[in-house]
Amino acid sequence: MKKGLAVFSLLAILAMMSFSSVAQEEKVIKIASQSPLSGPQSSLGIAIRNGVELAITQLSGPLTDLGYTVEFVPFDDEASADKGVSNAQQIVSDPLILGVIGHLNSGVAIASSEVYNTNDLVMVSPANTNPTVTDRGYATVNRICGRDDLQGPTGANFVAELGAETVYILHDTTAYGLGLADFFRVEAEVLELEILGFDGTEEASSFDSILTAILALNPDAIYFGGIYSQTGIFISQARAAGFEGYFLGGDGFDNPEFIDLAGEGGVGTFYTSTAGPASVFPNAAKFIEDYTAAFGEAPRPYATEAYDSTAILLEGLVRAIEAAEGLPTRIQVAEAVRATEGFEGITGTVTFDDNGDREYAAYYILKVGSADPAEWGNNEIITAIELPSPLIAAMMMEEMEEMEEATPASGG
Ligand code: ABU
Repeated sequence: MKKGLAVFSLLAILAMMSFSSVAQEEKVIKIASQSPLSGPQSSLGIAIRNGVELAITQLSGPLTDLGYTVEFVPFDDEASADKGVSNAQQIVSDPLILGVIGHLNSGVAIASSEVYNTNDLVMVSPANTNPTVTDRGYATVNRICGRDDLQGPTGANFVAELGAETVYILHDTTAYGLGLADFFRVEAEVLELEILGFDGTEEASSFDSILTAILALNPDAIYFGGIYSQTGIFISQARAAGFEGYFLGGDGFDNPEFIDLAGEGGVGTFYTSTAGPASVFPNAAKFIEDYTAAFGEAPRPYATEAYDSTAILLEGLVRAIEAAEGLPTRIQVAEAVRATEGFEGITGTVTFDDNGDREYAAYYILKVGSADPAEWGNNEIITAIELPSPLIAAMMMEEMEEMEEATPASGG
């Protein structure tokens, strides 16, 4: 072989090798998660990360068959909007990342999803209940949990059913806690409960002065829009200070660490949740077994929802790849995810409405039954209801009105 030809062949082989490595790189799809993996809220954040990881491990087969490898990149948002946004900027700068599962905290999700949305990156939230998450109408933002404008009123109606006549409302000043407490307050006013106070506090360890003021008013119930890491300590101190009334909050209570912090003072308290205990779902047995085997503990709240959120993203990716006949753009993935209809997950059937809300989400009222954190999954479910998202409720209302108009009035 002539020297020039040999050099040319070598270059051609090198070029082919480098093309094949680029082609191989293009066959990697990354999925990111964002949740607090450190700090006082990490136990729920880690459950979300674990749910994503398990789903990717178990459900990536159809993407593998299409020739794609799915890689998981978990991020720690530290329950901080600033950290979530800086992670989001890092996430969108990686072109291989085609979807995000997150967050735990609505305030973090609202801020971070501005970055995702500007960059067409789809987010599926397992846990963010503040209405603003989806009310912005972004094509990229979806959630499979319920909303606080339904969760708060659910709590208020239950407090009224308990027979309470006076209530003191606290919140943690976050988008979640303040929003939830406010939705509770509005419904409580409709129900003619007497609101003795409405305060925000970031206090995390010593509630003496707040309790002195509240106990002087002797409320029948205290409602706290906040997260277990704060509310568990609060109720422990409230009971020690002599509070004997009802104590209730939202899904932020929903974690065995609540009772770890509250001790006996937390037994008999109530919370609403949009995440049922995994055991409530008829097809969850294998998930619970696999999750426990993989991570050495039973799934905590929102692990199941993180699993389903990831499954929805993976299915959307498959549909987007098939439609694009190759690697889809981020917006094509977002469109495929939004088109999710009749997805059968562990948490039930998921269809997204035009805003990215689950058309029908479940709301639970639960009672803490034991001071043993291992028993958290056995807390009594007092009520479980399914409610339509506001968009679906509005459509139903419109249809009813049209039917009424079309029906000729009788008795003419
Ligand atoms: N809803 C779960 C925890 C709190 C949040 O949405 O911010």
